[in-house]
Amino acid sequence: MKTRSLKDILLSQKLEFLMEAHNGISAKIVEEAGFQAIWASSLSISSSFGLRDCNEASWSQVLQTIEYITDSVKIPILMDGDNGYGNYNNVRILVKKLNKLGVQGICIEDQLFPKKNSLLNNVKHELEDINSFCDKIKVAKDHQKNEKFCVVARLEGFIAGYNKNEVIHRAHKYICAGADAILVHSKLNTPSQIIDFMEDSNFEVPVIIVPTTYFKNSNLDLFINLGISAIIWANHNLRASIYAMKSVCKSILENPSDDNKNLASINEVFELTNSLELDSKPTGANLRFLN
Ligand code: SPV
Ligand code: MG
Repeated sequence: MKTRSLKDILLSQKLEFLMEAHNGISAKIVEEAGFQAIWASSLSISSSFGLRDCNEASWSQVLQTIEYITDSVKIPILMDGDNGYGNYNNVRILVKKLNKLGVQGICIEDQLFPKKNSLLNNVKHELEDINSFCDKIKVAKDHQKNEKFCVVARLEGFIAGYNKNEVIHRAHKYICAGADAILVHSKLNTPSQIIDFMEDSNFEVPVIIVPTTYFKNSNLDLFINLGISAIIWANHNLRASIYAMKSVCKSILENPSDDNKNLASINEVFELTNSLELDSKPTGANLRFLN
């Protein structure tokens, strides 16, 4: 399968999609469905550990999951790197590791450590000082090994209750610090903050959005006209699987003999994990014959 780099995807003239994955099998499903890039979501990964998306999973636990994802797919991965798990020194280590794993991009957000999931209501979201956040962007760019590695700077200003002037001001600062793209987040149930943000400014880099809460009150044409480059479907596989698991648990307890459970076949599981390869012998293409 021919894949495009994350950078090419973000820079394309089309509105692009990144789809959430939280482990190897969900990543494989995303790739097989035809998505061109993966969002390795902090909400989905930490939830699958049974943890809150509030920096409770350690960065190395998250990275181990990312490693399974990279082993499972060829399409590029944008890692949701939260706030970089500390200061710019932590970001430096993380970016070096991501480069070793072949991950093509990291998204870091300007929430203070420990962050709280952006969609959580009734909690205080606090922003990091602009210069400290810019240091994280700079260190990530300084230490990338692949020239196409993307550093996405995520703006949490609307989430933390700031007005668009502050969010736009920060966006320009982060772009100047070297961000390859920006992600502007909003948790309203309409796209009004995104419209305000895009209408008043002309950004030199691609803009990404996560329309979890406002997609139902907007549409793709609106985003195209606003000049949005990519949409992240941030949690849909996790939510789909929770729904399916709840339903099968309930159904087995209530009516074990009902066959109609919407399950994948066992063979589908084997196919997704490449188990059918087990008995295929090595080719010996590099055999060496000694005299
Ligand atoms: C995630 O998927 O982990 C995100 C998006 O960061 S959100 O949950 O909306 O914060
Ligand atoms: Mg996240």
